[in-house]
Amino acid sequence: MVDLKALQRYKTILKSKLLKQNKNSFFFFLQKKIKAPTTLQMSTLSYTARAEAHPSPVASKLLKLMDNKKTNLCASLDVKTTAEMLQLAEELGPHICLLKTHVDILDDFSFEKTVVPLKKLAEKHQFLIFEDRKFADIGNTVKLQYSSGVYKIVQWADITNAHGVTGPGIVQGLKQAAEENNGEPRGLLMLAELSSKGSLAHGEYTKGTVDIAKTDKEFVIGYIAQNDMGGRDEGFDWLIMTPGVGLDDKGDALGQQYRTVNDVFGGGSDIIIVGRGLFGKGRDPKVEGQRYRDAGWNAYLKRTGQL
Ligand code: S5P
Repeated sequence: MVDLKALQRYKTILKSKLLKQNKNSFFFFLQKKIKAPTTLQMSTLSYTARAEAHPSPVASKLLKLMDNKKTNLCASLDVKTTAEMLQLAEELGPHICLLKTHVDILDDFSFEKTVVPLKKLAEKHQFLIFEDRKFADIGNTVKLQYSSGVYKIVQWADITNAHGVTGPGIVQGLKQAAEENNGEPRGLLMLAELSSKGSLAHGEYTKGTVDIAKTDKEFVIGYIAQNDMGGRDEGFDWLIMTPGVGLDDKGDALGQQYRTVNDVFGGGSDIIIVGRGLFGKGRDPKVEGQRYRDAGWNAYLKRTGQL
């Protein structure tokens, strides 16, 4: 006669022993590692490989020129005059893949004297232009803000960005303006996380912004963020652009917080956005341009196993 109760007891003991063994096994450890940290999800492909497969013509163009020029540096030029901006663009041009503007800071903006020469420099040095407009209104309003007014951003900026606070209509509104522009392709970055102290863009807000980004695979090319935003398992290859990068300072008196280049690349950044680190406090933009470019490129090479 078989003692069924004893058999059941034996089965339970065996199961728990196997589970324990499994938990200590290398396989179990690896399984946990693969599921948990985002660091294992971030892209380890070369920029060229990503360019070839990317659904967005703007992202593809940017990724290609990054590998050609060997730079992932975006210069952020918060200056008050067109002359200063153009001078910095000329000096930093050879080192950058992207130039970020805030044209509403300029005292003397004009299409002819600001945009036209900036576009010429972009052609000469092969970089794209990103107007950091941070749109944050309903679809119909942002559509008008993007295409009209003094700046007519859609006519000249390859890339712009938007907050997710108003919902997915913001993507649709901006996309319509881009399509109606009939010009070169345009790309949008969603602001998923911010570098400033006390920012509210984290947790559920960030997740909600990622959901909004998912509504358009071609127009939304990535994020302003401090970390990788995943999405690769769903077929997205978002570009992560990270501001708040500084090799010498920890922050400023108004809440800005700086992380090092290696830190942000370790978190999944693809492009570093650097402003005052390049030209503030009497720094030489040519020297600092080369320095940040080298730091960013080495971090990329390491992550992609090319170093
Ligand atoms: O989270 C952010 C997002 C942006 S776009 N933190 C930022 O600092 N920025 C922008 O990056 C900011 O508007 C500024 O133009 C630039 C950082 O400049 P820096 O001089 O502090 O490097």
